[in-house]
Amino acid sequence: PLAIRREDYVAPAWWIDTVDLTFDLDPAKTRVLNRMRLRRNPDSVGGPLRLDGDELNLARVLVDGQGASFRMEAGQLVIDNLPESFELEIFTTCCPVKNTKLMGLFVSENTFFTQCEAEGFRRITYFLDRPDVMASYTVTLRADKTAYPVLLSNGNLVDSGDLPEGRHFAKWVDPFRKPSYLFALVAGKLVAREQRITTRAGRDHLLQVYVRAGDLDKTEHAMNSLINSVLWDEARFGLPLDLDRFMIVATSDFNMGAMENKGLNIFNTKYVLANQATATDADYSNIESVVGHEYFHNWSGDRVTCRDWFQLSLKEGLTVFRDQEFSMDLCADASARAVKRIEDVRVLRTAQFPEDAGPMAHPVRPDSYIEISNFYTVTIYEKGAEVVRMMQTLVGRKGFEAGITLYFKRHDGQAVTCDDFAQAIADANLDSDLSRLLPQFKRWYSQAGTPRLAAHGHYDADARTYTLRFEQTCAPTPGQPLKLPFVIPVNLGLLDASGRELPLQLDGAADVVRGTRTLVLTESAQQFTFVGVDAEPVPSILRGFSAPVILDFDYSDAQLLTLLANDPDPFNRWEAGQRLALRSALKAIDDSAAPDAPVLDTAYIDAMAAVLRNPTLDAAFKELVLTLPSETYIAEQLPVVDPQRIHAVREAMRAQLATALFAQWEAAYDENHDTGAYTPDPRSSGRRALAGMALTFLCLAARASGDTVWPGKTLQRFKDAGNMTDRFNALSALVASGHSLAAPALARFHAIFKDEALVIDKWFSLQAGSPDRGGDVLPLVKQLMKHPDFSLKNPNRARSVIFSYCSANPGAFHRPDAAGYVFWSERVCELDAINPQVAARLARSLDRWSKLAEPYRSAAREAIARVAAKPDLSKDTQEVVNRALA
Ligand code: HT7
Ligand code: ZN
Repeated sequence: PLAIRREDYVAPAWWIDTVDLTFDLDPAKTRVLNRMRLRRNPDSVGGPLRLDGDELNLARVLVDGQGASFRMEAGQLVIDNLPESFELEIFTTCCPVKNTKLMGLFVSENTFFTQCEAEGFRRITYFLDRPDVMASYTVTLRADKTAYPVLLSNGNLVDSGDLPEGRHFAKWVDPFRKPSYLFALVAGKLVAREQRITTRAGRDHLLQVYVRAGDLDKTEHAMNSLINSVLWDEARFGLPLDLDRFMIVATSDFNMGAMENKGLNIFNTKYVLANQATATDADYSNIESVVGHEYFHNWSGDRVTCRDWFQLSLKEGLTVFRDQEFSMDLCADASARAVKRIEDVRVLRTAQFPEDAGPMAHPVRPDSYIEISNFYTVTIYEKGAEVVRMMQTLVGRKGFEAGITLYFKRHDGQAVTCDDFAQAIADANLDSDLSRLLPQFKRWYSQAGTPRLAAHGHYDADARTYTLRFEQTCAPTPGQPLKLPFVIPVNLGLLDASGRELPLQLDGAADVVRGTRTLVLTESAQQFTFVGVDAEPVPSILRGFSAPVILDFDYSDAQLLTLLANDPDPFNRWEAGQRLALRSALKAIDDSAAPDAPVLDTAYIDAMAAVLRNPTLDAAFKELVLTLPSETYIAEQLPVVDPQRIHAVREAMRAQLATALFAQWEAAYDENHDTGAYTPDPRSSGRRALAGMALTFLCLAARASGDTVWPGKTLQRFKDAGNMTDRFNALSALVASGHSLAAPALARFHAIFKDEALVIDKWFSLQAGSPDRGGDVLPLVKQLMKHPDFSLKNPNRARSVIFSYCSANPGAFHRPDAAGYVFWSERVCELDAINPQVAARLARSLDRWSKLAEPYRSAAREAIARVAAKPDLSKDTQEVVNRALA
């Protein structure tokens, strides 16, 4: 398949002004009548009309009411010799019930849904399926009234009524022009939670959350999250809801999390449904951010959209930034905000950093792609959000808000580029570093790879100065051998030996800053000298993770312990603990001569005990500090990766923490396990998280000592729990320790929740992700795939078993006998025939194969080559495996 290149962008030869769609919905054969008004784009290079289409049956093409001659070329419908403006009528049919790709129009549990981003609309009708073609839509839905009583599309309902033969219709008009990827329809038996709100601007709106009848009791949190989102966007950025009616609809068959169709957001049930019996604190928190994310797209995506798909981060990076800020602003205190920041950075470093160092590395604004669905990545989303965050750091919060206001004023109703966004933020802040450095700053959009920032400190006692020297480098990535220096904002503080913050005065500058100062790096090597420093300080560098870089600083253990105990910046406090743990892990991995020696030293254990005992720290923060760096994160720090060695060392560290801190775990459990009436707020979720962690370590310690008390208590907790978080944490503790009580608890869990699909996903996922003991997980995974509840066609279920094993359980997946890789290659091929997007995501599990030690490396390569050799492989999966092998 051919690559699409950013530099080849040309404006469309035709504009579509209006689209009038009539659907006769039938699962086996849906008829689509598409009437459009088109006109030639005078600013284009010209040419015939080329409409995209995919898996459509074409019945009729009329130009101004007359049969027209057309040809088919590479799946496109091509019409020559057209007048300057005309009406085009196209009649097609498609088969939603056979649509297992879940792109275009599909059926899930007897309900019709659509998914059009990025290129799904062409599976509904022939169209200029590109985001810079924006049109006004009128949609009429016709269907059997008993089977499909609810008929929804974008915008406002303007007409509805009965039709002969038990059918009915609904007509919707969207008051806003939009690209085809934001089109949506839903038809089925659904019920809605409804809420009317009046916003600050004094406008009334109807908010609706549509679900299946039995799920209405799980919609309160999604509705509250939606209300909070509406209020927040108006308060923080002055962006009001622009529709009378805003709908969310949940489906259990969905390739991604959710979709921001104008006024009719479609969601994976996972990000809508929650009550305390079925959803964990993490589910509640994810629902809040995904509901927020999709709602915020109403401006950053829908009102102002992307000119082409290379600009995807224009809407995704900005909207992730906005949803992160939303969740942060909802936090009651600074500690909860820091916890949220640490969680976001953990995602970036464990998922995006490896992507940026692997075969799929691409800039935030990619230069080419074969299949755009493969570029809905952590780089576009999470790194894109970090780029926006750096802009905010450089212009300040108020300056950033002014920039956002200018961006929407300048570009409302347009399809624009990442350059347009950066320019608007800079233009609203003309005296800022961002404005001064804009062309260089934009390298964050054009250069892939994670910059490495090496820092060295030098203290001059005579001159009472402290000099920090920085050197930045960025390794080559596919197609980009050389990188130019980035603009890197480094938030910095200096602490004295007892952990107190020092005043910061740069040499030659008059101002003295107490607390954090932002240094702006622009050169490959650069240094900053601070004056009036009485003793060698401990630098707290990159506070709050102010740039997406890898920071190397040769901290002594004592310095890290000082930061861990005292840094006023909670991010760097946590980071110091991670650095200490990582250091021990890397040493032990390297030291194969003493495989059974204790990994963690007394100083670290004592520091962790102090964290657990510290009454001024929140439980959520303690839980993060006590969580060891993941196996994936550890692997990224090594040139050659032996996954089994990493797994063994990390398990040894966990066992050590379990026994050495036994008394502290008991105390942590006692102090935190009773959180009273359930609310999913950060404070009580943090306490449940720490109590859950304590149970896991207590069961792990019991495994070593043979104690039966804690496993027994854990089982009792599992049985008595008043909410899913406590119940699932107890079950996980039993499963993670490999205790014999795990099996009956799992059976009981399944029996209780057999009718709750999202809970059964957890049941599958917990087992497929459980720690491997002698290679027992792969046979279990194979057995789970034979379970009557398993289905490869349902993406959530496939992810809960196959992804939990292949992508989230490295210790079980990377087997010396290569059986994990064989399993992976079979599943990728099987899934590819059903749903290429899901298959291509699974194909990414072996992205980092070339770093593996033997025998894993050769076996992994062989497995990838086997997938690549499969005839009829989708272009989605081909792109991933071919890049892996390149
Ligand atoms: N903008 C949405 C992207 C999306 C998507 C893309 C490809 C295939 C299926 C999809 N479903 C949703 C999601 C978002 O970022 O809000
Ligand atoms: Zn998004």
